Amino acid sequence: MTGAAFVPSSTHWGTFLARDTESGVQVRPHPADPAPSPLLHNIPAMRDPAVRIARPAVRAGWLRNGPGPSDARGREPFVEVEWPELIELLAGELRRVYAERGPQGVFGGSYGWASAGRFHHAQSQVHRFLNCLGGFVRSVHNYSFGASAVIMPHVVGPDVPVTAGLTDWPVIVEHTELIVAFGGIPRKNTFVASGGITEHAVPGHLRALDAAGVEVIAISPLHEDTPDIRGARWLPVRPASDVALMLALMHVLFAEGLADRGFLQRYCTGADVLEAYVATTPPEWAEPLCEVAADEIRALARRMAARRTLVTVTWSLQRTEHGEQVPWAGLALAAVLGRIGLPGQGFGHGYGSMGDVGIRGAGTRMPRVPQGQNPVAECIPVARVADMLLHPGEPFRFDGRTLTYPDIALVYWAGGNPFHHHQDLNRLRRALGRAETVVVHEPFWTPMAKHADIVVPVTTPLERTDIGAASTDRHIVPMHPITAPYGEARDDFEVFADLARVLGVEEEFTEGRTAREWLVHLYTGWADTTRRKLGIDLPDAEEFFAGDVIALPAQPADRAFLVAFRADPDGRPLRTPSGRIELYSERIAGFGDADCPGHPTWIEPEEWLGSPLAQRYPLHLIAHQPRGQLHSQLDFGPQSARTKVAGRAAITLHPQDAAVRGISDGDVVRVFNDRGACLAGARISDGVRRGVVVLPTGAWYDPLPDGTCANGNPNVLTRDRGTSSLGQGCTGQHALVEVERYPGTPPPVRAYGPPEFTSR
Ligand SMILES: Nc1nc2c(c(=O)[nH]1)N[C@H]1C(S)=C(S)[C@@H](COP(=O)(O)OP(=O)(O)OC[C@H]3O[C@@H](n4cnc5c(=O)[nH]c(N)nc54)[C@H](O)[C@@H]3O)O[C@H]1N2
Ligand SMILES: Nc1nc2c(c(=O)[nH]1)N[C@H]1C(S)=C(S)[C@@H](COP(=O)(O)OP(=O)(O)OC[C@H]3O[C@@H](n4cnc5c(=O)[nH]c(N)nc54)[C@H](O)[C@@H]3O)O[C@H]1N2
Ligand SMILES: [Mo]
Repeated sequence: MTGAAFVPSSTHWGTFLARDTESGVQVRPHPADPAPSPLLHNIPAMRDPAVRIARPAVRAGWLRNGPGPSDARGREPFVEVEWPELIELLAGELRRVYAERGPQGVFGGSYGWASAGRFHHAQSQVHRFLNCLGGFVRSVHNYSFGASAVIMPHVVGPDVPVTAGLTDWPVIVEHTELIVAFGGIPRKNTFVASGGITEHAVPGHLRALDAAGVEVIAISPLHEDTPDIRGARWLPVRPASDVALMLALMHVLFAEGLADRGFLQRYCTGADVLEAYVATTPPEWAEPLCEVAADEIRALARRMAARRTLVTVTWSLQRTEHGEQVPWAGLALAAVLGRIGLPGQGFGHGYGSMGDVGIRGAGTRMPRVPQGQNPVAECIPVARVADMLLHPGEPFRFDGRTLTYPDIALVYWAGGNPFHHHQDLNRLRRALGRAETVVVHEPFWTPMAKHADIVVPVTTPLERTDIGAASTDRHIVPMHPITAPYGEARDDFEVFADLARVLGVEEEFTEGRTAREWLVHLYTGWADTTRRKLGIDLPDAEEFFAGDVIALPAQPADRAFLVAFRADPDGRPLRTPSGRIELYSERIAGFGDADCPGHPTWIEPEEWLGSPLAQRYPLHLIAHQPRGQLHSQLDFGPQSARTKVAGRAAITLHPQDAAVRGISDGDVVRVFNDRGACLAGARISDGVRRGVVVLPTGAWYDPLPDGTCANGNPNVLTRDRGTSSLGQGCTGQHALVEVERYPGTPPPVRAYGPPEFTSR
C-alpha cells in the first residue's frame, strides 16, 4: 500500500489520517479534530518489528508436557509453529477442557481496551466465540469505575448511569460559578474515550470555562490536575483523605444553617442519619486527616453554599480502598447543598477522567458484533481475577451476595494486558501459574503474551478494515487498512473462524459471513436504522468504506444531571428502594458488610500516610494514567518515550523528599515495598505534595530474576485487594512505598523485544 493517499482510521485516542511510505507509516490529525491528541505520534510504532509477534508460538514446556499448572510461564522459551499446527493444538485443548470441565472451567473475562473498531473488537470476538462453544466464566464491571458501578445504582438507581446522563459541558460553562473538583480535571486524560473520539472537545470547553470566569478548586495531591485557566486554584490534599474533607464540608453546611433542608426532605432519604454522623466530623477533625486547615474548610463550605456549585469526583478516587465512599460522599455533599437537578450544579463523576464525559453523541446506537448467549452463571468482579485463580471453590462477597470462585483450567485473553492492568504483579504471576493453559491473542510481545502458553499473533487496526464509532462521538469512521498484516499475523476474527470450523461451530460463529461481509452487514444495519431515526442521507456500504468520516447531526448539549427527577420527584422517582437519593441505604446496611456501611463513612485506609505502615514506607504512591500513551499500548512509541526518564517510567518526587534521599533529577531509583520493587527515573518537582510520589501506569512489566521490574511498572507495588465487599473494584491507584537511589549500574530494560525461542 506504499505511496497511497492519506486515509482515515481511528484509535481510542482519536480519529486520524495515515498512509504507508517507504520510511514507515505517516500519521496526520484528522481535519475534523479541533484538538488532536499528542498520542497520535505513537501510531507509527504499531509496525515496530522489534515488538511485533511474527508467527504463532507455543511455550516449550507446554508443547513438551501438555497442559498443567506451571511456574515456568513467563520464564521459558517459545517454539514457533505453523498456523495449521497452532489451530490444531488450540482446538484440541479447547475440546479437552470443554469436555472435561465444561464452560465453567474456561475464563473468558479477557478485560482490556484493544482496538476502537466495532467489528475487530477483540472482546466481542472472543466472547462470541466462547459462547458458541457453550459459554465461559465472565467478568463484570471494569477497572475504571468498578466501585461506583456497584454503589451508585443503590444510591441513585440502576437507570442513572455512572458515566452517562451527566451534565453536558456547555451547560457547565453557561451556568456554573464554582467547580469543586475532587481529583481535579486532568487534561491529559481527556484525549481518550472508549470507541474513539473524532472531535476532542474538552480542551475547548476548558477555554470556555476560562472565558466565562468559572472558578475551579482542584483538590488533588498533584498540581497538574489543575486546569490551566484563570479561575483555577490548586488545593493540595493528602491522598485518600477526600471523604474526610467532604464530611467536614457537610458538617459546616449543617452547623451554619447552610444545608438545604427542603431539598433533603423532598428528594432524599436518610438525611437525618447523615446529619447525625457529620455532627461528629467537624473541620478540626478533618484537618489532621486531609491536611487542609479547618478555617479553609469552613471558608470553602461557605463559598460553595453562596455560589452555583458543581461537585465533581474523578474516577481515580474510587480506585482505592473503600472507593465506594468517595462518589457517595460527593453526591451527598451536592445534596446537602440542595443543588442536584439544577443546570450546572449538583454532582458529576469523571470530568477529566475521560474525553467523552459530559459530551453528547448523535443519539444513535452504534454498530456492534452480537456476542450471543452465555449460559454460565459464574462470574467475578473483573479485578478479582488473581483471587479466582488462587482460590477456586472459596466464597467471596460481592454486592450483598456470597459467590464462589470457579475452578478455572483455561484462561483465554484477547485484547487486554493484565500485566498492565492488574495489581500486585508478582501475585498475578503466581495466579497464572495455577491455570492449565493460558491463551493470548496479541499483535505485540507484551508481558501478557510472554506469560502465555499459546500465543496467537494478530493484526492491529492499521492492518484491516473496520468501523470506528462510539455512542458519544457523533461521527462514524471508515477505518481503512493502512498497511498489510505484519508477518504471519491474522485478524482475531479469522483465527476464531478457523477454530470454529475445526470445532464444528463455524455456522454459529460466522453466520456464513466473511469479515468483509460482516462489516457490510453491520454498517448497512446501522445505516438503515440511522437514516430512519435521524431522517438523514447516508452512503451505502461500498461508498462508506472507501470514503471519509461521516458527521451526524449533534444532539443539543443541554442535559443536566437528574433534572427530570427534580422537576417531578413523585412522577419521575428514582429506581431506588425509596424512590429518592439514598443518603442512608437500608439495603446496603442490610448487607451487613463492615467495610461498606449504610451511609457515606470515613473508613481509615490500611495503606495511606496516616497508617502505621507509613513508618516503614513513608511515601504515598499515586499510580495514575500515563500522559504519553493509552495504558500499556505503544509504550515503546515516540510520544511515550518523551515522558520517560533514564529510559524508564518517570517517578515524580517533591524536592524535599528527593533531597533527604540524596536523589537528583534524572537518577535511576528503586521504588519498593513488601510486595515488590521496580526501577524508575526520578523527576523532581514541587508540583506534588510532600510525601507523595507519582509513577504512572503503562510501563511494560520487565521482571529481573528477583521479580523487580526494571522498567517502572507501578503494579508490582500496588495491592491486589477489592475496594470493599460491596464493589470489589480495583484499588490500584494508591500504595505506600519507599524510594532509594539505585546504587551502581542499573540493569538494561529488556521489555520491548521477543522472548527466547528454542526448537522442539
Ligand atoms: N495501578 C493502576 N492500575 C490500573 C489503573 C490505575 O489507575 N492504577 N487503571 C486501570 C484502568 S482504568 C484500566 S481501563 C486498565 C487498562 O488495562 P488494559 O485495557 O488491559 O490495557 P491496554 O494496554 O489498553 O491493553 C490492551 C491490549 O490489547 C492489545 N491489542 C490492541 N489491538 C488488539 C487487537 O486488535 N486484538 C488483540 N487481540 N489485541 C489487541 C494491545 O496490544 C494491548 O496489549 O488498567 C487498570 N490498571
Ligand atoms: N492519556 C491517557 N488518558 C487516559 C488513559 C490513559 O491510559 N492515558 N486511560 C483512560 C481510562 S481507561 C480511564 S478509566 C480514565 C481514568 O481516569 P482517572 O481515574 O480519573 O485518572 P487518573 O489519571 O488515574 O487519576 C486522575 C487524578 O486523580 C488524582 N488523585 C489520585 N489519588 C487521589 C486522591 O486520593 N485524592 C485526590 N483528590 N486526587 C487524587 C491524581 O493526581 C490523578 O492525576 O483515564 C482515561 N484517559
Ligand atoms: Mo479505565
